[in-house]
Amino acid sequence: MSSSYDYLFKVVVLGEGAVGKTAIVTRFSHGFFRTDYKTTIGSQFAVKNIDVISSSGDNLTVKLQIWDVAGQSRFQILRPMYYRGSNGGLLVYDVSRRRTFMLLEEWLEELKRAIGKDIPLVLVANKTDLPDRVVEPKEGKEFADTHGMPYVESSAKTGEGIIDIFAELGKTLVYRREQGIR
Ligand code: G3D
Ligand code: MG
Repeated sequence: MSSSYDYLFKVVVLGEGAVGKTAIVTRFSHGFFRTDYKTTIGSQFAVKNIDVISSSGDNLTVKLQIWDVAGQSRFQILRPMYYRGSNGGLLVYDVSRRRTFMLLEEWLEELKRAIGKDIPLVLVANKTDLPDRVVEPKEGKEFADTHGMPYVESSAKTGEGIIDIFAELGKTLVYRREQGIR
């Protein structure tokens, strides 16, 4: 893979423990799904290049540095450090656990407190392959609309929506940069 790129963005992945953050990042960066993830310790990042068509029609290479931050409360004190310098993020919940949806607002606040401004986020409704879904698409879309974010449904297990999540975010980040927004 070529090491040159047009833009580099730091992306943070937020959400409660076990919503599938690590599974999404692994699926996206390596293209497979494993069921033996160790609970993310502290943080780790993956790097992946994607293609984005710029607003003027150019084909750009965008390098995403994706930080997979541990969701468990015992890591709370460390997280702000990883948020700094982020250009965008994913806000992830598990459609089979309502609690993970109810707590989204707290993740937004934690992020805002750490970096002092709003950055583009994509709302990710993960685990859509599960039969025992409890959070309906309508509820997710409503939350996303209220906060001005795109809404993407995904399954790290089947791969559904995974590329869309990053394509959506990459496009938003490029357009903002082209408009001079940092
Ligand atoms: P986290 O990084 O947000 O804490 P993980 O979450 O990526 O570690 O995932 C937590 C558990 O959910 C894992 O199960 C993982 O395999 C599973 N998982 C993640 N995404 C999906 C998905 O889209 N569908 C289904 N069915 N399961 C998913 P285990 O059992 O390995 O702990
Ligand atoms: Mg994890």
